[in-house]
Amino acid sequence: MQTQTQAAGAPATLLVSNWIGGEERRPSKTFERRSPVNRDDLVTIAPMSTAEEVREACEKARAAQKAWARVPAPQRAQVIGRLGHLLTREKEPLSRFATREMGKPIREARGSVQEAIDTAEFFQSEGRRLYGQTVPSELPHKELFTYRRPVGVVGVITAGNFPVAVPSWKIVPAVLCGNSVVWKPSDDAPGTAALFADLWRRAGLPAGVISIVHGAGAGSAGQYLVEQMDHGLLDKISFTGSTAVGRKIGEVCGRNLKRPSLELGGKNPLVVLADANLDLAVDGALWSSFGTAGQRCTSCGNIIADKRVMPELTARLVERARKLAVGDPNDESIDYGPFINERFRDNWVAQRQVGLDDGAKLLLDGVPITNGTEIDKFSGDAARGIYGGPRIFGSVTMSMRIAQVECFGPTVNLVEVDGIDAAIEAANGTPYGLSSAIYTNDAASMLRFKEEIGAGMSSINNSTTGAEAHLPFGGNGWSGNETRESGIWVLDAYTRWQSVNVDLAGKLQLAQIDLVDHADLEAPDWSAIVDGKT
Ligand code: UN1
Repeated sequence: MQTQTQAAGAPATLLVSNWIGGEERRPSKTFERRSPVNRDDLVTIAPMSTAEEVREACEKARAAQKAWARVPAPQRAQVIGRLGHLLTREKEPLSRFATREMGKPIREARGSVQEAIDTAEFFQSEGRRLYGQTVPSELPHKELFTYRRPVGVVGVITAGNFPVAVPSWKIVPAVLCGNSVVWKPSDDAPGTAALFADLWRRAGLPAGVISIVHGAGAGSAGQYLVEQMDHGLLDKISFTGSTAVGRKIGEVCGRNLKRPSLELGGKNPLVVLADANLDLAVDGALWSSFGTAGQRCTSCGNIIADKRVMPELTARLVERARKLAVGDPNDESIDYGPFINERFRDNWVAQRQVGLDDGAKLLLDGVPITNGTEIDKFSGDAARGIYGGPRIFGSVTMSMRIAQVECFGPTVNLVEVDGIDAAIEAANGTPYGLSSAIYTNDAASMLRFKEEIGAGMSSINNSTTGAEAHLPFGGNGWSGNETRESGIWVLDAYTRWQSVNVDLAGKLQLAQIDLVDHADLEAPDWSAIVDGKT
C-alpha cells in the first residue's frame, strides 16, 4: 500500500494493490473511489483484477489452506486474537478512514469496527473449543466421535455499508476453522478493505491464507471469483449483497453441490401496537429507518402501527424526522450522512415516484440535497456530497411496490392496521424475512410476535438494526438461504462434520446386525402373517 499526496491541504490518496498468495501485486488497470462526503476527494485507487489474477489467488489459496488446516486450532486462534488487539489499537484511524471512504457517521464507523473486535474476541476463544462430540456406539469395544473439518477455499464477497464488520463475520470464523479465503471487497470501500487486510498481515497470518482481489462494476472480480466455483477452485461462497446477485450465486453453488452463505436484502417491519410506549417507539422507529441513511440490510422499511396510535405516532415521527441533522459524517452529532454511492441515491430518487404512482401520500418529502435545497439542520457540502433528506410515506398498504421492495435509503412507509393479527400479517407480508421489531408492553403480544414472525431476527422494544456480534445473524425468504453468521452458529457454515468409528474389538463387528437382544418382552405371534397362512 502506498499513498499519494493530492493538492495542498487535500487528504492523501491510498494506492491499493491486490494481495495474492502473500504478495502485493501492482495493478495494470485501476478504478477510483471518491468520498461520498466530497466527490473531489479521491480516497483510494484500487486494482481492476483480471480473471487470471482471480484464478491465481484461488490456486494459491488452495495450497495455503492445506498447511493452515494442520496448524492446531488454538494457534490459529492466536492470530485472530492479535487481529483483535490491532483492531482495538487502530480503531480510531480505521473508523475515520471508513467514514471518509464510504460516508457512515463516525460514531457508527467506530461501532462497526467494534463489531469486528467483538467477533475477533469471540473466535479467539472458540479456537480452544471447536467442539466435536463423543457418541456411544451400539457395539462393545467401539467408540464414535465427530470432528469439525474445514470446507477448504472460501470465496468472500462483501458490501460497502459495513466494510470491516461484515467481512470480519465471514473471514474470522472461516480462517479460525482452517479454511483459506479469497476476498472481493466492495468497490465502495477498497481502501478500508486494504487497511483491514494489512492488520491480518501484521497479526502474523501466513501468506496465502487470505488473498484480496479488487474490482468494480458488473462482470469484474466478483464475477470472476464466482466462476472459480465451476472450475472446482472454490469450496464455498459467502456473500452479502442484493437478493438478485445472491440468487445467481446460489444457482452456481447449487449445481456444484456446495452450500453458500447468502446474506441478502430486507424490508424489515417495525410494529407499534396500541399499548406501546410511544416515546420509545418513536426513538426506535427513527433510528431503525434513518440511521446509516437507511443503508443497512436491517434498516426498517415499513412501520406498521395500530390505528389507535397511528395519528399520534405519525405526527411525532414527521416532526422529529424534519429535525434530523443530516450532513458531514465526521460531525459527532450527525443523525445520518451521505449515500454510499450515486446508484443508491438514484434508486431512492426513483422510489419517490413509485410511491406517488401507487397512491401513497408524502408526509415528509425527502429529495436530494443540493446547493439551495438544504434542509433545516444540514451541515455538509451540498455541492460535493451525495445527500438526501428524510422521506416518510403515509397511507401505505402492503400491496404497494414501495412496501414490498427494499430501497436502501432514508425513506420509510407508514402502514395502518387494526390489532395484532393484522399487524403480524402485514409484518409477514413481504417476500423478505431478515429483521423485525415490535413495540408493546403486553407479554402475550410479545410471545405471539416471536412465534409468528417469519424473520430470522426480532427485537422487542428495540430497533430492527443493531444485532450483536455473538447471536445468529441472517434471514429467511428473499433475505438469504437460512444460513447464519456470528456466534457458534456460523461454525456450521465453515466446517463439515466428520464421523469417525474406532473399533477395538479385534474382530469384525457389524452395526445393525451383530446385536444382542436383551429384551424379554413377549413377542406377538406373527407367524401366520409371515408364512402367508390365514
Ligand atoms: C448489514 O447491514 O449488512 O444489525 C449488517 C445491524 C448491524 C449489522 C448490519 N450489526 O444493523
